[in-house]
Amino acid sequence: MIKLYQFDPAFGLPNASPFCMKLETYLRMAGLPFEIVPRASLFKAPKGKMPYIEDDGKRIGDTTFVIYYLKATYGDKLDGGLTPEQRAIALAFQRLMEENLYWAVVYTRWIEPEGFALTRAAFFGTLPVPAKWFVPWLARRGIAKELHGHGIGRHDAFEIHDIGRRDITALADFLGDKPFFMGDAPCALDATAYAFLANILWVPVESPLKQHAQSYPQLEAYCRRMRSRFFADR
Ligand SMILES: N[C@@H](CCC(=O)N[C@@H](CS)C(=O)NCC(=O)O)C(=O)O
Repeated sequence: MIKLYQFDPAFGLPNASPFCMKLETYLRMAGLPFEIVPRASLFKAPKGKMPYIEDDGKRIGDTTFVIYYLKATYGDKLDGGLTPEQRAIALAFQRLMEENLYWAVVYTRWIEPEGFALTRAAFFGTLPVPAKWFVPWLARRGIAKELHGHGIGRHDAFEIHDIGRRDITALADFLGDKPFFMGDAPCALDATAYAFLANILWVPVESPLKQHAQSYPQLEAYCRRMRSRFFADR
């Protein structure tokens, strides 16, 4: 059975990491049997990031490569029917969320004081003293460096919110009144979209990104549709 290593749930979501939630969603959508390994260690992750899987003696990191592996090994029921044009669009939206919107979300959770207070409590609240006094601040410093390296961290708050809001607008406009991102049937892009949108709409961080996403009722309806179809047990 596939073993899924990821962070423990937080913020009332299956996972407060959009990448962990993406992979768990994908596994559920693809109907692949898996078990979640509780209290997984980041230090054992093959790429130093969560999530990763173990299957048939192999450890694979990075959701994109994990999904390539799963498709190659167990078949591709979700994306098999997409046209080349739809595949291109799906890839572009995946990258929009994972390589751009993600960093705007990270900024609101880790750098903005209200977001960081919630992140600190949710992710580090159970750490023993004295670790809980300094580990969150060390992690925050590392994330500030990553944001700077990515480039988004060089902008001011208004600009970062604006970048994130425009991504959310593109998602909402493209989804429109379709039930799923590529039409009537869910595809792998929906695993990413649900994970990212739920991690904006359904978290306690009251960011301008959340407010903006809330202004598009189709995004809330979409997340509810995905939850009832694939997470009815949670
Ligand atoms: N490209 C990776 C991104 C994974 C990622 O950024 N994971 C974050 C959590 S959302 C992480 O593990 N961060 C810990 C760290 O960077 O130390 C994927 O698709 O899996």
